[in-house]
Order: sequence, then structure tokens, then C-alpha cells
Amino acid sequence: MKKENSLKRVQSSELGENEGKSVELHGWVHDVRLLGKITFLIVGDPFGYYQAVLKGDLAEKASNIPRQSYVVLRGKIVKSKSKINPFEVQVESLDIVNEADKVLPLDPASKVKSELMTKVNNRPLDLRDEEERKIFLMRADVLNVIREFLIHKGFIEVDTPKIIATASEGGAELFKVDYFGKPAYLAQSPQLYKEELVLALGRVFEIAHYFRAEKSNTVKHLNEFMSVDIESAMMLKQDVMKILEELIKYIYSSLKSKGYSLEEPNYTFPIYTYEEVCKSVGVEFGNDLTTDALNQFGKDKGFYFIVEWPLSLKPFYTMPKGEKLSESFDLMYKGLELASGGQRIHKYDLLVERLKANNLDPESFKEHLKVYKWGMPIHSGWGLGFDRLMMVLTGRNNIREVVLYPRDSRHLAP
Ligand code: AMO
Repeated sequence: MKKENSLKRVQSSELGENEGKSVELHGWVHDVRLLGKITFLIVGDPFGYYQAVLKGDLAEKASNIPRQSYVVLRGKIVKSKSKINPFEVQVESLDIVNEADKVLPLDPASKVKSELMTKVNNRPLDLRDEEERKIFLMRADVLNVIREFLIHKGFIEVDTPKIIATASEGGAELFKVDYFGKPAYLAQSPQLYKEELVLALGRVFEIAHYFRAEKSNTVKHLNEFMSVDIESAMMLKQDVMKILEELIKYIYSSLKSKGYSLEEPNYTFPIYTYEEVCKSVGVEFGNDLTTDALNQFGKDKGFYFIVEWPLSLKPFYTMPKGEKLSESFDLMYKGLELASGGQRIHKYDLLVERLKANNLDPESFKEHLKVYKWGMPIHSGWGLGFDRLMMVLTGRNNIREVVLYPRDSRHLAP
């Protein structure tokens, strides 16, 4: 019978506390370095790297291991002069548990970065590169921080359906699905549900994936993206703008205290009206602000708001402000739109009027409209593009760099 191995299994971050002990270590071969009769393996695990020193037959065996192979080492932990870890392993036994192919689609140990789509198409291997892994560890940290902030502010996390019967953001851009012979769609946003839920829950938030069938291939659009949405009863536009600004600042300060190096936005986010932006970049009132116009306007700015958009440019549920304008806002970072929101219509008749003005049939919204006859409160909210926020936090220029498996109109795999 095989004898059970009784050695303690330790990870790269636990070497110091186990100095002088014989232990078992797992990991992937990041690099192989030969020096005379000694082989040095640089081994990685999800928590860092360590150096393993092999002599004699073991040195010979280790010298041919393809990089990225998964190995199990047993040996003694001693102090090291290596830069990657102050401790190293003097190896007594080596199992090559899972040998990697000699030629891999990308080399995570290389200083030269692969093409973006090579990285995306081979994501698990790409993540063995510490720099890439850090982006996604940060993503997880940011999600936790957002939840912490919103829960502290009294928001309740909800989860609403992603297969829906009616469009929430207008008719275009919808992915159609066959729902047992009847047409249905993938949700573009949680808009209608989050508004309905404030009727009784007051403050709600949802963090989820949404789907938009836009064909355009840009560095800031995906067909499946993640959004952080809030909606609150008894709040006006300026109240939810304040929450958004506080949230952004809280994310920066929390990340800093977790050791990320970031420059905090220690300023009050400036507010510009849509009209001011139009005048500044020569866009005619009523036209949408193009990427070029926004890049021009935002080039020397950080975070800022654009408020009072024309009603005609905002979805049907947006509260009008006078004849032509709306109680709406976008949060921008330089030329990039990060979030949009505002006050919503809470009156049944006005909502029906606005649906018609947008060429939408109130009949197909009847399940939603009925809620507005049950004492719908004044309410406001926003949707924050989480992937775009990650672009800003990591300083990456392409949304595909901060999404594990991005979906655009050209790529469905992997
Ligand atoms: P909007 O359509 O502006 O508003 O979307 C909100 C935010 O989501 C992000 N976003 C996207 N990110 C990546 N790829 C896309 N295709 C994409 N589309 C949108 C953007 C955008 O600012 N219901 C409203 C929000 C609200 O008023 O509460 C809505 O969906 O960062």
C-alpha cells in the first residue's frame, strides 16, 4: 500500500513561517535556469513565486521541464539571496504531475506582451502572468468595495430576470431569444425592475451582466457587459449623483488602503450642462455627443458630470425638465461615459405619454405600467458600466483587457 505523504503543504506566501522545515509545495514552472550542475526552477502559484534549487539527478530531471508544467516538490525551506522570495526550497523530490506542451500559444513568463486577442483567446494561460492576474484580482476587490459601500448606504441587493418580454432601453440593440416558441429578449439593463422594486424596498442595487446587440466594434463597447445599477425612492437627481461621486472616491480610497497604487480624485466632480459641452466643441443642440466631441471636451479633465440632456436623447422613463430638457446626467472620465442616470417619471399618465413620444406601445408595457397606479414614489438612480470603470482604474485603453471572456460582434469563443 502507498504510504500517505505526511509533509505539510505550503504555498509561496508561507515559506518564511516554515523556514527550516521539510514541506511539500505545488506550483507551475515559471522559468528554468541552469547554472553548472544546479538547476533553479522559478515556481509560481496563485500567491506568488519561489525559487527551487535542484542538484544531481534532480537537476538533470528539472532542466528539461517545459515551462508552465505543474509540479509537486518536496524539500527543505532555507533563506535565499533570490530577489523573488527571501526563502527558497532545497528540493529532495520532484514530481512532474502535469507536463505542459513545449510550444504554448503565449508565454506568461515573457517580458514581451502578446497581442490582445491572443491573450483573450488563451485567458487561463494569460492569467499565469502576474500583471494580467492583478487586473482580475482588482476587479474582484472593486466589486466587494462597491457592495460594502452600497449596503452601508442602505441599499438592498436584488437580482432581476435576464430573459425579458419587453425592451427597457428602447427597441434597437435587443438580442432575441426563442422562449418556448414565443419571442423574448436578453435584458439590456435592469431598468424597469429596479424602478418597480423601489415601490416597497426603497433602495435597491443590482450588479449583473446585460446584453446589447450593437454591431459596432469599439474599445469601449461589448455585447455582454457588467453594470452596477442603483435605484432609490425619495431621491432626486442630485442625491444619486452625490452617491455616485462618493462611491467613486470610496473605491479609490479603499483600493489604496489595500495597497493598490492609484491617484485619488480629491476634488469635487465638476458639473457641465449638455449645452455647455455642445458650445465648447461645436455640436448643434439636440445632436448626440460623439466619441470625438467627448474626447475633445474631456481631454484635460478627470471625473465630471454632464447634466440636462435633451429629452429626445434619453430613454422614455427619464423625468422631463421643462419642454426640451431632462433631469438626467452622465458621469464621464476624460472622454469616456462611465454612468448615466437621473430622476425617473413616477406618474402613470406622463409615462404613457413619454412611451408614445418614443414610438413605443404602452400595451406592451402594461405589466410595468400597472405598478405606477400603486403609489409609485419619486425616485432616481443610475447605471455604472463596471467594465469601463475597470478600464479607468487599471489605466487600460481597451475594454477587452479588463474582461475575462469579452463578447463582441466578432468573437463568441472562447
Ligand atoms: P446606459 O445605456 O447609459 O444606461 O448604460 C449605463 C452604463 O453602462 C455602460 N454600458 C456599456 N458598457 C460596455 N459595453 C456596452 N455596450 C455598454 N452599454 C452601456 C456605460 C453606460 O454609461 N438604464 C440606464 C441607466 C440608468 O439610468 O439607471 C442605462 O442602461 O458605462
